[in-house]
Amino acid sequence: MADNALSPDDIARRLETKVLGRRIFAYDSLTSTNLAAKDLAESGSPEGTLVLAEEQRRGRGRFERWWYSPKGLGLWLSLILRPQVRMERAPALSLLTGLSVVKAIRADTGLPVLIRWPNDVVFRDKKLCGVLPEVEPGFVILGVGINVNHCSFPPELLSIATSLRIELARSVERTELLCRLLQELERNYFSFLDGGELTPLLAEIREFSSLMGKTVRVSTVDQESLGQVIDINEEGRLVLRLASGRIATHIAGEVREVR
Ligand code: BT5
Repeated sequence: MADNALSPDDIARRLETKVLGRRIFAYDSLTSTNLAAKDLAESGSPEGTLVLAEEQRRGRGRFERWWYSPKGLGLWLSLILRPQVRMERAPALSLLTGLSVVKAIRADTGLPVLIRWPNDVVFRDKKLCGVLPEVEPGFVILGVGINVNHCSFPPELLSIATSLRIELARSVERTELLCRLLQELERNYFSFLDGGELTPLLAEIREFSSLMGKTVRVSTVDQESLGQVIDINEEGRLVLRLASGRIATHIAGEVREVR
């Protein structure tokens, strides 16, 4: 069952951030919070503006994929960011956001969730959350989708997706989780901006990464590598040792564990 609808007033009262979520646009139904946030950013909305929807009719994943976003059951949100760092550092945003989601979920529920490079949060290899940063000239839209109170999923997602409710056998209050997430994210985002690097966050990113030491296949549009994950580096790259002994790094791509 859904908890109460997300209320901007309630969120504003409980939120302790300085920038993220200080301006909130909450909708019952949107095509995609990322698209709505992009329109707002283009008309000048400031850094930290938060867009929420109870439901997305066409939530977006990477590469124009679809994100299942049923009404009242998840946190479907986008933030407008205006980072003063070079564009190629933007993939690091996925990782620091994944870390923030992991810490918020662990603090709120105790569930030992993990980051799955580059943009997922998982529990026992099933996806609980996906992150979609979209870089535009002058701003970044940071989209986050968290499966909170779903009791089930469509057949095509059953084997790969899960929700907090399914794993905890109880529902979770979304506003509390959202406020914790924004607080974690604000701390991690500004610590990243200070030095323009992930360095201060790397120890935790590595600690909470589901792929360390695993053998994986990483595919990108133009290459594929098979190797053992030996690190995630300061730029957020996944570092693999290939069978040949050669070291390969990836800034983006699809990862499949090879068992
Ligand atoms: C992602 O893409 O994981 C990024 C998802 C970002 C969603 C948020 S919601 C708020 C904001 N507004 C938006 O429009 N989007 C963002 P990707 O790594 O490409 O994963 C997409 C794949 O995950 C799909 O092809 C499905 O296989 C699977 N999937 C779809 N919906 C899911 C769900 N609710 N939970 C788990 N897996 C899902």
